[in-house]
Amino acid sequence: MKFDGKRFLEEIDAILGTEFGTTLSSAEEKEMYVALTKAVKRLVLADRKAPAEGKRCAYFSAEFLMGRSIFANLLNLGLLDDARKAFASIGQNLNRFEDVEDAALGNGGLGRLAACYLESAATMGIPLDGYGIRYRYGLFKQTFEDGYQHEEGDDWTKWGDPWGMRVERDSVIVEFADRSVKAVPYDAPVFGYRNGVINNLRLWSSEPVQPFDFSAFNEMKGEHTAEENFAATKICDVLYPNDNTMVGKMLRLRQQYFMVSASLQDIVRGEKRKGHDLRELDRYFCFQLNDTHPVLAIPELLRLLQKEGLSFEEAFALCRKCFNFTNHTIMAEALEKWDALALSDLLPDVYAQIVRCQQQLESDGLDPARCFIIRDNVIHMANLAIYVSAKVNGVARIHTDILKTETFADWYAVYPEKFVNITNGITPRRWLLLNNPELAHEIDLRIGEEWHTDLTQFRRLTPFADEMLPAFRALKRRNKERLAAYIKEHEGVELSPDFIFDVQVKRLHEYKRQLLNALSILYFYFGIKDGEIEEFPPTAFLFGAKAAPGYYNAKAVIKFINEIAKLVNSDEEVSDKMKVVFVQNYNVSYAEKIVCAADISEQISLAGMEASGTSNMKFMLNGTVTLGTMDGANVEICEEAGAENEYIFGATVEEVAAVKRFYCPRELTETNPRLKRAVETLVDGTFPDEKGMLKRLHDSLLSDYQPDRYLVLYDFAEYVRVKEELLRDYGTEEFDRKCLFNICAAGKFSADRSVKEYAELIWNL
Ligand code: 26Q
Repeated sequence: MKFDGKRFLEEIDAILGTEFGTTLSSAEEKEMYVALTKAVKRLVLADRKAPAEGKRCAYFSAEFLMGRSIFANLLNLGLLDDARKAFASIGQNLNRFEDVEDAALGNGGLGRLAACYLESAATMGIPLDGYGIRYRYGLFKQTFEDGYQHEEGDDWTKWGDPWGMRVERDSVIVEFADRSVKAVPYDAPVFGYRNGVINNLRLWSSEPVQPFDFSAFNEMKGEHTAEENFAATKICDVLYPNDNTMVGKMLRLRQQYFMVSASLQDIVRGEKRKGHDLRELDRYFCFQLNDTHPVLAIPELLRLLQKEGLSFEEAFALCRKCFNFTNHTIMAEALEKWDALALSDLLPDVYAQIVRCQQQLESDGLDPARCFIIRDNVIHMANLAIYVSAKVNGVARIHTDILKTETFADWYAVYPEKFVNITNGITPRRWLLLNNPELAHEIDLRIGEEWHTDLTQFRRLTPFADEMLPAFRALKRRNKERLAAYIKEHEGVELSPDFIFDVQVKRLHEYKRQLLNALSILYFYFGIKDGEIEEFPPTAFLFGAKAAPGYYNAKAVIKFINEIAKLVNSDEEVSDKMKVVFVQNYNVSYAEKIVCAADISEQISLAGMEASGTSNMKFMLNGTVTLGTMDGANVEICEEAGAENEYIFGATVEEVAAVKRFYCPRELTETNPRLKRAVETLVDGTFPDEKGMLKRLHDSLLSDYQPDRYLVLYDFAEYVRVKEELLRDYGTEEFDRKCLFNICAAGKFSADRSVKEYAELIWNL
């Protein structure tokens, strides 16, 4: 595309004039943002071609954690540098758009994965479109008050949603037993990297079927209408802020049905308009179910197809070809189950289809004691998904193995051919080109730009590793300076870029064991204070994490770490050795700044619990070594980079199973006085605990009933030993070489590879 900077600015100026009555020189930030986005859309969407005929995959997901689109879209359109220059020519800086809100329509890994896959599919020319919910409020904004997490609503469209386009004509009606609501789609373009491909993300918004009736309202008959309107809009009000835990809220069930019913009605109508025979739907469409959240799509499609005249048998056979299911968690508390009575009350026709599936399963001759969809009046959504789907996949090799041998072993025995592994990936455009342009440039200089769309090229970097060390060190240093400045501004804590940046950023969950990290910090701190540790490499311990608002222990860990930070950061005796910062409101945009500035990537979940992890890949791609357990994708990271280039510790999956049988954590604290002292700070008055939160954390580790379920104390000694080794290695040439070898070995973890595997193994595109 030929870009004319002057014309581009004129276009923006014209939009500013017609939309806001202002000009380039006097527009406010948000006016400028809207105008810039619209100008870009005019430039690139004007001659948008209808998508090619042929099969498409619809990615059904309750979450799309897109983050900020402006820079990523400009990058993919090849306009980022041009736009920067154009703005510079009028004395402005494109960075002013760093205040644009993230679209945080997701909680964590699962939602971010969906976003990476959309971008990678567009870049690989794979016809994949996203379908989800346009939440009015995304994941809450987090602040700390007195060390406690506070949540605020996330008004992500505060500056408008200029990438989104309301498509009124594609509205559909979604029916619940008690009311009908209108579903209106908003489409956002998903741009492939410099290839002209534009896929689509369609997010549904709920509205009242009838617009507000003022005359009825005035005649005092309006109460019913007002209530209906309220109930309709409420469905899409807010994203449930839970990650890896299930809350059985009826509103959540409404959201799920709303999203899949709207999407499927839209798709079925589209097929009919094209004159396609619905009996051949599998020639034109397949559906990827992102965990169980959209699994109601199965009974809904059964229902819709029968309404169109197909028999149950015909519809069922089609569903078996069209649906595929990705599992993201083995944690029992995250596997979705719904009360059969509640579901049949809300969605009687959908429930009837689920019952038909259960009957089908029984007539197939499956053992109902092992394989069931409904049992004891509970509907098991994962089982429904497995039974009907053509393919079921886990998200890292170890995770898929656990699905086969444990979580879904009974299903694997019946349908071994359904189960496949597709190891997760991340998009190297956002997670290297965009967030770490200096590193990307150094790589370009050595192996060219082919890697931008083929990350396996990174193997060709290996011969340059040594020669690249000085440049790498220098740019990492600058990234650390930038992060330190940002943290100073936003958290009020001063960090020296000379310190080692030891980073753990991810959702707060007991299985992810932020508590293990926290206890190790106290352990080092006391060691330094007592003189037991004489030398300690200056280290900044950085955390970022949101806790689900109802997750008590997770919130307690935040409070604990904030108290540790207060203690450590105010102690002059250790100020040249350690600092602790828990950044507020960790999100995609914060991650972009952190990932390129980290020296240590903490991936310390209890083995067997983290399905894959994807931040581990982001750090690796940016040249950071992993301090981690043999869990999730860490296993494959070690395999690719060589275990000698990571720092691995802790019980393996096999050991975990064995240890748990006769585990007595108290023995571990009794034989390790300094560890005991660190644990006791939870109850000995070291920290204020007016709510008894820390006390409960203490009990979770040492009470009589199921103490230390995540083996924090069991893995502690080895964790500390390996961490000390890492801190000692830091600064050596050998250590820097490990960082570079991680980059060279990161090729496998491109989402481009992942989506190509989906396309070949699952979608048959
Ligand atoms: C379910 C029911 C009701 C309310 C909430 C939920 C719910 C919401 C989100 C359950 C689970 C999630 C999110 C799960 C998740 O993010 N899993 C992560 O997926 C990543 C991508 O595959 C993996 O890398 C992570 O290991 C996994 O934890």
